[in-house]
Amino acid sequence: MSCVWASNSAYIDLVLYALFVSVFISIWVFFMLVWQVFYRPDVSVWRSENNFVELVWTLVPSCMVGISCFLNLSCLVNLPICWLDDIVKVIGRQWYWTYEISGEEGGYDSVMLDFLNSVDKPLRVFMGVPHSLIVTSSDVIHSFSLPSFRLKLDAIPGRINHALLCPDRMGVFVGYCSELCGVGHSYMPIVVEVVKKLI
Ligand SMILES: [Cu+2]
Repeated sequence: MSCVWASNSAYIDLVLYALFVSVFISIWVFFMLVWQVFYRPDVSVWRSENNFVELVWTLVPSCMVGISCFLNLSCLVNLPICWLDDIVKVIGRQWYWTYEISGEEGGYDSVMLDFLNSVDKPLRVFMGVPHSLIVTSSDVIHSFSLPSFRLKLDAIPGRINHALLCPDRMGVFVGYCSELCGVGHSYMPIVVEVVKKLI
């Protein structure tokens, strides 16, 4: 098992862009306020204003957004991903799933059949064995959802989401794409077979 730190250049670009926009807007508003207060006092004087209320409704939401930003970034930056030996890569496509399993040659597509909640090739995992589940997409945003294992991961193009799957019971479990991804959204079931590993 080896641990690597999560990084994603697309996400970092997005964060830098949001940071640039936020800093630019803050500086612009600040300078406009200073200009109005010191050079155009007639514009900013209103007899009915309440400075305390304005301060509160500015500071409280700003603190809330700041806390949310801090938590989000610390979660993304500090969360180590522990890769296990059993890695299952799930790729969402319009409108089927592709599974690639470590140790097996290539991947395979899992396409819906006529029978309800059935696919031609389900994903097969082993009971009691922890699997690293990595989820991504090749076209639009999908969502890999398996309610029986309390699992729901967004499949986003250009980004990899990670979760740990350790099935504790055998059987066939069904889920569906949980993100509206196009006309075939309801025709891409997820069927997972949990079987016992033969030693
Ligand atoms: Cu989908």
